[in-house]
Amino acid sequence: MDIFDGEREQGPSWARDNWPVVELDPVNAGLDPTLMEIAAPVARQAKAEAKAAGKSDAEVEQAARDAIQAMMLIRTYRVRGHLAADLDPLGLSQRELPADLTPEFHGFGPDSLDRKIFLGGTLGFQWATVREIVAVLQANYCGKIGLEYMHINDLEERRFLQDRMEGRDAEIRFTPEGKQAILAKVIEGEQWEKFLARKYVGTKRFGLDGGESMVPALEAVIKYGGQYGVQEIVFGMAHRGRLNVLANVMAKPYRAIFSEFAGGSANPEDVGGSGDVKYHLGTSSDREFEGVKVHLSLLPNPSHLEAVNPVVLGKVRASQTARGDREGTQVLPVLLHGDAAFAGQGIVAEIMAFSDLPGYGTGGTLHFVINNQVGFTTSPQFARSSPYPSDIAKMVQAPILHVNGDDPEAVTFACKLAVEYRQEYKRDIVIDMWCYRRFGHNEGDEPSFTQPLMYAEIRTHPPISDIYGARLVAEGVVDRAWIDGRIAEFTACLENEFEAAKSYLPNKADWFEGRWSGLGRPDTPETGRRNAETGLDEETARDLGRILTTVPQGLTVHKTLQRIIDARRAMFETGVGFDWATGEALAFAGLARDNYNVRLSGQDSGRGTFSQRHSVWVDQTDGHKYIPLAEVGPGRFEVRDSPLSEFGVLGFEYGFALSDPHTLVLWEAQFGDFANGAQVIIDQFIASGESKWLRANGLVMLLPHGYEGQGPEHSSARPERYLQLCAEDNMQVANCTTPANYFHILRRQMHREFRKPLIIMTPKSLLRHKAAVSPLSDFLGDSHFRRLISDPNAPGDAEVKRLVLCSGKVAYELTEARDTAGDRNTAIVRVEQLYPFPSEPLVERLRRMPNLEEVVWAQEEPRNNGYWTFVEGFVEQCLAEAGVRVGRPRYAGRVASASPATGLAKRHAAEQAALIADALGHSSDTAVQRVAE
Ligand SMILES: Cc1ncc(C[n+]2csc(CCOP(=O)(O)OP(=O)(O)O)c2C)c(N)n1
Repeated sequence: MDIFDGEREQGPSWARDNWPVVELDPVNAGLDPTLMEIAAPVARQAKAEAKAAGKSDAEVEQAARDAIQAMMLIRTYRVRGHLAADLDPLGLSQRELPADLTPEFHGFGPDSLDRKIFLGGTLGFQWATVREIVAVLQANYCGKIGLEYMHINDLEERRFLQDRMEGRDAEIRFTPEGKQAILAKVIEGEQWEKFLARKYVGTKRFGLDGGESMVPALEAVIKYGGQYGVQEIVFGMAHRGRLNVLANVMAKPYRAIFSEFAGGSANPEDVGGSGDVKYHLGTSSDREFEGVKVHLSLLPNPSHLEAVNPVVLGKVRASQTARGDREGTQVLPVLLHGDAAFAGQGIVAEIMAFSDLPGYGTGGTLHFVINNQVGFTTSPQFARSSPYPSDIAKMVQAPILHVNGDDPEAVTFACKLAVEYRQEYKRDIVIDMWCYRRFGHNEGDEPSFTQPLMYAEIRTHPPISDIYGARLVAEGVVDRAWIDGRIAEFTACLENEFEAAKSYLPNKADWFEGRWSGLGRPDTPETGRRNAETGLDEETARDLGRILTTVPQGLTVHKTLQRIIDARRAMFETGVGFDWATGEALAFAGLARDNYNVRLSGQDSGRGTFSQRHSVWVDQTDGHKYIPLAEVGPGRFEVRDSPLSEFGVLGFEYGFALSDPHTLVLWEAQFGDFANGAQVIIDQFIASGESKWLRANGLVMLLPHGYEGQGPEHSSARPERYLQLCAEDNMQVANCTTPANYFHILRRQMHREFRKPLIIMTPKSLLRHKAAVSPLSDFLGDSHFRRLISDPNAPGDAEVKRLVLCSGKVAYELTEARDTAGDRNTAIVRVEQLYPFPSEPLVERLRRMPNLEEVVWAQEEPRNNGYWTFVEGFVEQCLAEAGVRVGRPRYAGRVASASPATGLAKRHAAEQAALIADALGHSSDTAVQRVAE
């Protein structure tokens, strides 16, 4: 078969039977502890029973063999019963009974089907015929729920699930009231979509039509979650069915949604922002079941499928942290997925990997896949190589409940079981609800172009309420009048709400409530103060210094680390020479002392990629760890070595910061350029989240950056990418050159009364640069963050003929070159904060330089990268405003380049020297030349 163009010949991938068959031999049996545990004693007992009954030796042997064969049959159903479960409401996927689920396969011929076999309590039988055994197994494992759980190593977990699924009494039972409630929610789900379709003909709503069993099922998650100790649920989901969830699960007022359909804004008009389409919006509410209140939030999300997942988990983690919910039982993450997206998007694997990590776990996520068996127009056999969309979850041994979406009781039962399991074992669990999509990808889309057979079936397929309604009528739980009554009542309610929507106006935006109260927007006099008091008093600084440089009794640190600690102590003692890592540690310590929390997360962040941070001291004799910053208090300090993920971890930290404005949350890239693996989070959340959804965020991104000859990667954190995203005061981009300025910008992040994401290009060589140090006084008193820094050795303002503006470590190289050349006409000003651009201090400085002849923007990045295209306009504007003679800045830097940096050390050095000379005007013929090789 041509793997690129060929049609798959085997039919739908889930119908392929390629599981290894477990042979009835001692080797295979020996591999499975549960089998040995169960089969061996049962066989022994069967023998004993037969002997006691005075059977012949041959009959005793037969009894033992029967028992073992029966155990194998039972085990096979446990492993593979799901393959024969009745899952597809449309009946389109050909799922035949695999051979090893037949009694013949296990040695029971037609004449042995009614022989009594000793089971010793398995399936709830002491003795049973093969016929009885198969009937129970069929009911347990091949009904409307197909359970996959035998991939779980933990026997207790397996048994937990087995106990709830297996046995002759194991059937789904709801009370008549429970059944009525389920039907009522299905009716609401269906009627809601119908109502929207009627009132807003041709408008996209990405309806749930065909998957409405999800509505009572989510209701069950809330209800049973509450009973099992859940106090808060954070939901994340894509567009499909979202309006239904908002209205019928989250209890967002129907009138609010109708008003949005009519073009109204979700928030008062005067709060500004771009707004977002209604099927991306979030909401929160409290719901109560039988006296138990559960707080619900549904996070807003972008169109990018699955991108919200890590954000949900980060938010959950923050909430668990704030509540002291160390077991993770109080806050539950629920992620709803489409089948194609769940199987296709790599972020799903990233967030699954979080589930059991100490720094990122949330006590298990409940995943619900709306498996409508199509993704846009793509059928599953072209969308994934795995049998089910849920197979990715096996990487964390999550149990998977496949369930037929036409049976709302089964779906509700699956959710109830899932919540119970999650609360008990604190692990991920998946519900894969097989359903269908009644219309196209959206309601205006024609699905029969691509799925004619499926849609021929769907056109005649009755809605869930018809199927389930008929069942409940037959059971005598409701009658037709009850159903009609519910429909009429709910439709009347929607009509009322529809009328009310005409005058509906959202009265306030909800963004500074709860943990955010007291904080506000940067454009108000009350909360908008830009700078903040970030200096420490000397006594505090010295006390923090003591904590940061004291090795506790009993800790044997590495000898190189001891030298680093001694050097740090000397900084505090002498009051000079504070390096980058010490400045940073002092910032974190100061925040903890001010009762802010700090959470730093990234690959190898504990030690620091460049062996600079050493925030975790590891005992060299027994490996135990000591974190001096965690001793400062009262605020909490945590540093987490993250899994090797960018998208997932950055999203997680964004989510954490979304929930908790009192924690300085920092995500650190190993090298800045790796952040592009998280571009979705940067574009869709960090840069635009506030504008779209009115959700502020104080996340800090630390991005190692600088041209040091390390090659095309590892050099550039791509500052241009962030700058291009800057507008409307959405975030801050900085590149600090002194430890003290870095210290202040970190502290400023918490000490202001508003929150904005902060992107910092952080240094590599400057971590150990002799000149890149600060005195203690720069951390104290009324010292503060400086958006511009002039070099201390600058000529007097009147002598300045050339002003070189730059950002980052190149400033040191420029200064050194200027001073070596004895140049007394050039001033070098470092732009420490690139956005918001510090126009007014720059204008002020320009005005003080009456003899200016040239203004240069110097950068080490290629011309098409770095800052130039962003700052050029700002600098020009400042020149005009200052009224100086110079009209435009001149560019000095690397030529435009496809690759961010050269991989050749010699060429790097030549380029660097040339751009510095060019910036300083020292020699006009040293323009950067690309050496042809
Ligand atoms: C990351 C990403 N890629 C592509 C799309 C475009 N897109 C929107 S919905 C969709 C199909 C999703 O299928 P599935 O996950 O099965 O969910 P369904 O729409 O069927 O509920 C696609 C491809 C997107 N929104 N996000």
